[in-house]
Amino acid sequence: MTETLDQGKPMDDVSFDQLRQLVGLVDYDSSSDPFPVKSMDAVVFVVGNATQTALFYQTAFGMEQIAYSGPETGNRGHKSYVLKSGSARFVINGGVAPDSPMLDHHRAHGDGVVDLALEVGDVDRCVEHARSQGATVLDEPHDVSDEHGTVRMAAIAAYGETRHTLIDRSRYTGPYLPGYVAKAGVYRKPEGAPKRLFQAVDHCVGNVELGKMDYWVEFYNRVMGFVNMAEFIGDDIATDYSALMSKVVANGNHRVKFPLNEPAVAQRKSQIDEYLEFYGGAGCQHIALATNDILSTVDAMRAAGVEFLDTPDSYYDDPELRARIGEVRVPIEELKSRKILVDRDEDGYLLQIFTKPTGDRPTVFYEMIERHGSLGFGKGNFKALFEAIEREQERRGNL
Ligand code: TYF
Ligand code: FE
Repeated sequence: MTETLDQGKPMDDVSFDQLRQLVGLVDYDSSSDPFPVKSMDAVVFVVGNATQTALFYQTAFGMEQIAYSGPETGNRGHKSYVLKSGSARFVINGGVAPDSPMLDHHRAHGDGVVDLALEVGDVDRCVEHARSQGATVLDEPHDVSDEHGTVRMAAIAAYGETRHTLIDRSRYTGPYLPGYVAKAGVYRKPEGAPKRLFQAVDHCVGNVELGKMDYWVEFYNRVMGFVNMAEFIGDDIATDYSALMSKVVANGNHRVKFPLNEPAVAQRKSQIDEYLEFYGGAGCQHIALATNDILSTVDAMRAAGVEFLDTPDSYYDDPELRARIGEVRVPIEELKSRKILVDRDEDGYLLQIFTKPTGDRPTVFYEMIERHGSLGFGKGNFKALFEAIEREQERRGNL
């Protein structure tokens, strides 16, 4: 089967061709893939206050609320808000019942990502393959139905307390899953606001314990048939300035990309150590969101109160950087005034910027990324980026 026949259910109005540019898809033949993945189904969070967090993603990230589950719909344990932006879906959960396990999760980890849910064509086949490779099956394949049809789902364990729910929604037409009702948010965007601030999830990064990166890379290779991408941070770069090691795995067409970081043994406390300490173990570190207009995205997010990492003016004034990046679609001054980073490789260039942690703990943050051919992750920016992260780490007293 060729790639285009395997793209998953088209969501909203982001076409496969747009996704190709947005997240850097490559052609591949899925016929021998033991675990064919169509796309990210959802990034699922547990937070301390789902009601307010869902509002934050509407006001600050321009997302649209589409569905809800909670006490009013017969779910007495927790509240769950479903938000979307183009092909990206976030699910925000918070405990209601005093004995909700979500409250225990929040006590242990703070706001965090509990599930990187994946849309697949054949849940049973994927689970069988995963099991044969030693994966922990948390939820056996089962059907869930309502008046909108049937979904088939299962879940396997990933790093820390993170899971991958596998879901086949090809026989389902409801707003999200059985148990949810369609429900728009009460919030209304200001007149003239952009339709949305991003169109897709580009990648989701995991932080794992020292010495565990290769274990998890191999897990994704073996259990989920993911391939290794070229970009990595090895020993050499790690000890010089990054204080972390990193490798990237992706599904066949690169629609789903999971970089994995581990702390490097450096003189100073790694940013990954800070994460592991405050999250209470391995977990999702950042979600990169693909936009086709990072300038207006960043302007809208800043206006709504989102804080981004600072980039010194010297970054933009460096003649070496200027020579290396050449011409991009806007004058460098436009990037400089917004602190947007730029990197170029053999395939093209990308523009990217990183938020500060968005919750109370120094754990989860976001990246906004605009790709123009580059399939990388901004390798040329690692030094400037990690210096900016360490400045923040120092201000928190954790360096
Ligand atoms: O996802 C990436 O690889 C880039 C770079 O702690 C990066 O966004 C890597 C590690 C990190 C922050 C950013
Ligand atoms: Fe990233």
